[in-house]
Amino acid sequence: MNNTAQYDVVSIRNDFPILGKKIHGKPLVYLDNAASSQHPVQVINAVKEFYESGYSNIHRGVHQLSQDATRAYENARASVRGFIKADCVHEVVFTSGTTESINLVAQSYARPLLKIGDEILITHMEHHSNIVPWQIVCEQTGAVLKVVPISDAGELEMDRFAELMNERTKLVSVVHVSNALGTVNPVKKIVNMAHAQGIPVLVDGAQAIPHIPLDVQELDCDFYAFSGHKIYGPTGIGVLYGKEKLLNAMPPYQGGGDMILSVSFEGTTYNALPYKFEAGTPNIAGAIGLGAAIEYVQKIGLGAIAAHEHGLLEYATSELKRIDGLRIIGEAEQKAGLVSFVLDCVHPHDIGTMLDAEGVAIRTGHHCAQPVMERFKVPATARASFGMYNTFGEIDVLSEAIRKTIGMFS
Ligand code: 7TS
Repeated sequence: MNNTAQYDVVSIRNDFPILGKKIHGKPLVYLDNAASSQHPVQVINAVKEFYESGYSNIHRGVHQLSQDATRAYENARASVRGFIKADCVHEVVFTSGTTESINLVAQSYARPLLKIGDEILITHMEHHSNIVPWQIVCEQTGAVLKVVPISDAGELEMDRFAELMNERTKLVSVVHVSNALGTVNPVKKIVNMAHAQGIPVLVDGAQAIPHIPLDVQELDCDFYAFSGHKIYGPTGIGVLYGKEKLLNAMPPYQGGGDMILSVSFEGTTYNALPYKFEAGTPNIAGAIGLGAAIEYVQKIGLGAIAAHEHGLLEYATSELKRIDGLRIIGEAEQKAGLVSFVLDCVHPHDIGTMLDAEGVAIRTGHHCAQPVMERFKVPATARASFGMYNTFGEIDVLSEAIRKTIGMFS
């Protein structure tokens, strides 16, 4: 057993009501944070209070409730700005999540620019959300999708990355932390390499946002995408950060209310940033919940959370490696809070079912990263992913449940 000094995991756990739940009569051990994390009362209450006493549509009514709701929504945007250290609030576009953020860039930034033979550069460890939008835009434009390979350890082959960037490359889109391997990619280095050739970079931060302190200005990425539900916030809300200059030059992604200044049949003028990209009534409660989640994370401190999770990762890695017949998929030097593994004698789905019977929630499958499965020649993996509230004791429960599973199947 190990412990991170001065990190009060017990009091953090007390803020998350669901962690007191029993599953099949056993205490819930929630290790599926990479799919979606749980919510502290601070987030639940912020959403509840909004619906109970502050609810209205935004940006339109002169009445008090509408003005209050607008203020709360815009305060959430300001919280996001501070959290990711964007230069200004209008560089923070609310979307429904990482997936929509990437599709927005594919359709609004890349599509008008791409010509036959141009290239989009991604990597072999992307989530399907950072593959398929590029395949679609390549089909629409005649551009070509290029893929940076990964090593057996699950790291990007950086020499190949450099070789694959050329004058045809119009955008690099790369995951910050792999959801299937846990690899933390050297995104700063990638941004520098790409910018040296004048190529903009989108970073898929879905898995990085709850684990790694972010400064988009320091990173100098052109776009950064993430989802609220992976950082203790609600589903259906996410963020696209974009540099003002790029966002300003992009056409709207969708048309509708709120994204216009005036509409007539002769022509329509679009609204300023970020509203140009927020057509229709947005997920107001979701944004407010995300704002509360960010405040909560900031109160604990992302640095402290990262250190705690790193301790969990190291402990889990060493404990799981002691289990005969268990193979970890993804052994990069730089990893963030998750372990993907396979067992010699048990299919990942059976591992998931057996662990569930012990109250342990993990994800099994291809994790929407089928090219990663194909690269490592496995049909699927079992994945334990950690959040700020997980404990070293829970890793012991996980290890014990895996041993029991092996015992049943052998
Ligand atoms: N990119 C990465 C790296 C992800 O891990 C995910 C979701 C997404 C994009 C898409 O995020 P969404 O919020 O728009 O759906 N990853 C996972 C996962 O690993 N298990 O369930 C969802």
